[in-house]
Amino acid sequence: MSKPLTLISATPSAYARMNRIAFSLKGIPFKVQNEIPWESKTITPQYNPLEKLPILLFPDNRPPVYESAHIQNYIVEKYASVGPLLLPGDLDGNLLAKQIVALSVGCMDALVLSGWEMRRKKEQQSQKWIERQIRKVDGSMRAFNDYVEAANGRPYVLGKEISIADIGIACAVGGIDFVGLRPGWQRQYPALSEYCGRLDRLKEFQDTKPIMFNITEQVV
Ligand SMILES: N[C@@H](CCC(=O)N[C@@H](CS)C(=O)NCC(=O)O)C(=O)O
Repeated sequence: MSKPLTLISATPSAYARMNRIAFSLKGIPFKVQNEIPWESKTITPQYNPLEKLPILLFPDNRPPVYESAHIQNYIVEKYASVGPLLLPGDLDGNLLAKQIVALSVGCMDALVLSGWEMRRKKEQQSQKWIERQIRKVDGSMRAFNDYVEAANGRPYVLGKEISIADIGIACAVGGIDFVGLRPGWQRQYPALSEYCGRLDRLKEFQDTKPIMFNITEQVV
């Protein structure tokens, strides 16, 4: 049997979670190598000049693939004939699915940036910067809820089958929930809450719930 792919991941990473769920739904075997990308001994910079994970490594030493949205594209295109499509299947539908992935990743970025700023000493923090990032998170949540409401009773935002759009939304909202940024969001967005709750009960989502790691080095 050929050696499996390796995904450099981190236990709390909403970005890597998207890729782990896509691989699992497609039934593609892969190994997870957990890293703490913020620590000096991480191998992450060896494979991505941006020093970020997730990163997909190949057993034959082909150049790695990085950036979570790009890895999602790699998975759906490379394994188009394996398991569920994870895309609507028509050009416009596919582009919309990728747009929703981009929105999900942007929401995760804003969440991470606000989180790091809040970790600084109070006197070093920029409240305006925090507010700016949180505004993006709130805007994304409103947009996610709009997509769910527009689905009008369909089980997934872009149709009857799960797609990378659903994976993106559930991972972004899961990340917000994980850090506790918006307690009570479920009451504000009941449609989004019901939808995420339903996705979170699927095995692939249960198996990848975020787990915090312990950063021992000073980051900012
Ligand atoms: N745009 C990137 C963002 C990934 C990202 O920020 N990953 C975090 C871990 S969850 C990371 O590796 N951060 C290290 C750093 O920013 O130096 C993606 O979508 O893959």
